[in-house]
Amino acid sequence: MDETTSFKSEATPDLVPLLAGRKNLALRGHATQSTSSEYPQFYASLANDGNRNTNIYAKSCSTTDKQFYPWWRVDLLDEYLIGRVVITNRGDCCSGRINGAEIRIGNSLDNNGDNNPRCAVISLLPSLSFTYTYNMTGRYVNVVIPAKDAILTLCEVKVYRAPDNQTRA
Ligand SMILES: [Ca+2]
Repeated sequence: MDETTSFKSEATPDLVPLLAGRKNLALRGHATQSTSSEYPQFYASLANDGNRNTNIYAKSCSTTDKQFYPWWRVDLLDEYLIGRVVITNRGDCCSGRINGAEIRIGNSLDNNGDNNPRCAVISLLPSLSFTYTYNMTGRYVNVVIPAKDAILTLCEVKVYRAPDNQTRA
């Protein structure tokens, strides 16, 4: 479709479990984010629309306002043992804004889900799209930047079950 030609591979192959779930759970989930009043056209569900285009003007990236602790959340509608989260960052500009963002997974909506267990801190950007691998249980997957005057832009967030929870072919 409209994948960017500059898109890099999602992860080092040896980091991806061979039997990991193949279905992107986030596609069916409901996304929301802390704010989008300044940029209403970059609403939350653009980060789980299945399109990894990294150019924000392709209208497939979510963006919050510049604020204290901006967050984005997807409700998977059920609890899953989650094995991988693949984050695709903005590529046309400002990719460093995501540095320091945290991925949090759990079942609580306390503090909008930002209090759920932290499974990763996005501190380096090895590529525009990168994979975090772990086994964590939860219905909600949050990405939050714990800082003031921060802007959270996400071009795609994919969520996959852990291998042990996968129906095998
Ligand atoms: Ca997208």
